Amino acid sequence: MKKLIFTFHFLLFAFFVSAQLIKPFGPTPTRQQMDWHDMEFYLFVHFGPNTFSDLEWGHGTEDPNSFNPTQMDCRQWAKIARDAGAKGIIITAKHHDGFCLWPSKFSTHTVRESKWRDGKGDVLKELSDACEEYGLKFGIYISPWDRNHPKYGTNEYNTVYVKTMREAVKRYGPIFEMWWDGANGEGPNGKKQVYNFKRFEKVIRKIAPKAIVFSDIGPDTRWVGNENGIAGETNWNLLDTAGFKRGAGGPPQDTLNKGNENGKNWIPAECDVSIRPGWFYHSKEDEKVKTGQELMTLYTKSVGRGANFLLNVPPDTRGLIHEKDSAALMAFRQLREEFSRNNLALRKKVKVSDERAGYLPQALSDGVRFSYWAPPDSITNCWVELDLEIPTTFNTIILEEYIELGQRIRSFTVEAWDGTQYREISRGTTIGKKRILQFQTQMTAKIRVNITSSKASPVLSNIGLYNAPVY
Ligand code: FUL
Repeated sequence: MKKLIFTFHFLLFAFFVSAQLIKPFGPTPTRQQMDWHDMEFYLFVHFGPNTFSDLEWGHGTEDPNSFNPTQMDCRQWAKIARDAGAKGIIITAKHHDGFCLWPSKFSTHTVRESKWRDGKGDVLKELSDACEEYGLKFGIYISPWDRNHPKYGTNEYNTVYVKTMREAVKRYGPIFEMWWDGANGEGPNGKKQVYNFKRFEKVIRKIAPKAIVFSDIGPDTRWVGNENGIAGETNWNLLDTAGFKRGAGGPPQDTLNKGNENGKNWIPAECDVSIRPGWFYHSKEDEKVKTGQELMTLYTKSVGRGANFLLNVPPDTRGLIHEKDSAALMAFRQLREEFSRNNLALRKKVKVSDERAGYLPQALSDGVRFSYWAPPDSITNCWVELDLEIPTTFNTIILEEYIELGQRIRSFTVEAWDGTQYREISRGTTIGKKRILQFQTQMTAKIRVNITSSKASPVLSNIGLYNAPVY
């Protein structure tokens, strides 16, 4: 037994000595960003006076009594979110109309001023509790643009904003994400605000050091450049922000969609989109709820392109998620499960063009995100072959880069063995956290992935093959 233990330790030692450690390349994600990348899919909730006035942008003059959900139940939202497989909920704690969904000390336009629950209701409290109960992370959207606050348009408003943010985070946190909208319109006195984002950033880092901060240009996650939920087919997690502002002074939308190949900062894209045409609930849109299949397509164009998917599901005037929306979410969940049920590449034999001591090719088919393979440092062009043993039918490949060490791969091709030679069946550009590629159904016993261009030696953690339902 002793001998066996000694041999084991010796082998372990030999492994570490011979392993050529892989150094990170370029900007890399922080621990918080990695946790956020792993969330992949979470819900957005737009709720407030607009829900009742049928508007998208309230004027800030709405009677607080108009906010009056009849069957308010955040546990229903959280249960649906959890059942849909979402990992968190971000709520519009304050939208552009300035109405606070919690009784803020720094506003006179809040739930406290409404008749709802005799002014004792508190949506943020109810939702943060429900999120905890259902194992979801909780996030908030606090619009800097405020069409109600009397101080908006003056320097003092920046202090009001900071205090509002601090109050909400302290009372209802921890939060996983703070969502800063770029909109900057006029306030009640006709003036626009010059936002002090530098200050906002300092404060949020202090009061919520673990939270991811979203805005057009980060610092932690960026807008994807559209509100359709679609990331670029080429999608770098990197972005240059120098000289750009949030809102109108942001980088071109195409840059936000694709990122910058050689960008200086790790600022991955978040794809926000609504399950309905509008962000807020409008009964006239009940027949326009996206179907499970449409959501599945968006998933492949967001998460499947290395971004995160933030899906807005606006509660109705009852304060409930509408039956149509929850049905679509459950259909989406089911399609996602069917899609990824059977990884045909799991534990299959892997051959690679270039071996690197300490990094076994088998890591590519073990289904574990934290084990990875890479060729030696000098190699940026290489291949990986999966031996499926018997002719196997599939139409989807999922590739994962080990982005903790930086995003490296620029392009790749996928080939299927036709009995005599390899034939290209698909190709792509960046991979990042996850790349889902779908193609015509293939039947083959061997496939090969060629990394055709990479900024540094590629580091891959998984290759999965699936025969996803076609609809
Ligand atoms: C936009 C806002 O103006 C919309 O009302 C919505 O909140 C969307 C998510 O962001 O910039």
